[in-house]
Amino acid sequence: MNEKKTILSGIKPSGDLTLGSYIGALKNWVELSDQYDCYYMMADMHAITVRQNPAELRRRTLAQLAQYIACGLDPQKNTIFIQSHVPAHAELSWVLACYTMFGELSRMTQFKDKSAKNADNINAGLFTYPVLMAADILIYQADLVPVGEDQKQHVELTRDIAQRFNGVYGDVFKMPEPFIPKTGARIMSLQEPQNKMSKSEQDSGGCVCIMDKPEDIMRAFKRAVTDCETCVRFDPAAKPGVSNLMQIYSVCTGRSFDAIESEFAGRGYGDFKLAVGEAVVETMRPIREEAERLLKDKAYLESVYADGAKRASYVAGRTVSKVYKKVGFVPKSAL
Ligand code: ATP
Ligand code: LTN
Repeated sequence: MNEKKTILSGIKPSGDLTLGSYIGALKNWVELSDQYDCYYMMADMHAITVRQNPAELRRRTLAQLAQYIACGLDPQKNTIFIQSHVPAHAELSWVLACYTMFGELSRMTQFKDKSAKNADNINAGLFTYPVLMAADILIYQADLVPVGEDQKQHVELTRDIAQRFNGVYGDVFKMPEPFIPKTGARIMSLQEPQNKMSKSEQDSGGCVCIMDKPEDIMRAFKRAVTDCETCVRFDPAAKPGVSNLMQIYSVCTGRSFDAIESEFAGRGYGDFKLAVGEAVVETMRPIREEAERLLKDKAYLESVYADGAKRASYVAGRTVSKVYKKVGFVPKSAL
């Protein structure tokens, strides 16, 4: 009997992974992977809610897998897979869509943001995106879902859907909880610190990627927007740029905000930005080097995602069978 609690999370390969994905998601995934039974996926089905170039999507999905492993996720201990390799997600998603209200989906802030940004392609997948996410989570009976702050609303909707379904059919789904890191739940753009650092908006200069070269990372930090004071102090409302840099520095060095304020007391922003850039370069360096090495070993990556899909499909298939039975579908013939 497996005593460990279950975790599921995913990132969509809609752009190269950023410092935001690392701090808001990957770093926590690694910390949780010893104590929990973890399922981590590349959410390629979610990625196509926004138009993708097929060759790029393929490249980024594999690159993302290499970066998961390079960040410290051990494929022996964690089930790492590609979402589209486990068709049960799409099957459960359809059933759950019939237990999700139009009004609920209309209130999702990510849907509102993405439809404003992609006004020429407000497709039904963008609207039902949270239902597929609910299926991702509920299909593994996950207890915990580690995500950044921006995804909390989707996990809450997942709970509402599960509760509604359980209310009709009995205890089919476990109630998942969001797990949001205390520091770095929302890393902001270096250029527009009022907006989230987002991997699908990489041209603005506000974004740093895990695979970026050290000189590019340093350039991005030297140009980071601050404010017209010269005081390193944590105050996200009045000083969003500086506070964001402090969060990043704190995660990369393990120092508290108080320690950072004393370290830079009486020194200018120039020094501070250099120090943050260097801390990020040193944190990313081993990850980038290991990911580059893994990307040359296509056979190994293939063996990881093949094994992951097999393990994930087994668990996912059991939940779908149970759900199909509950809603009244005729069981498949064994003939
Ligand atoms: P896109 O720009 O395509 O919407 P994204 O950069 O927002 O993508 P996701 O795939 O949506 O990235 O997010 C992957 C995980 O990383 C999620 O758990 C999300 O909450 C977290 N995350 C992404 N960006 C940040 C950020 N800037 N700060 C903290 N966490 C983040
Ligand atoms: N929607 C998430 C990515 C995602 C996810 C999931 C996260 C897809 N399925 C299941 C946690 C659990 C995002 O946009 N970051």
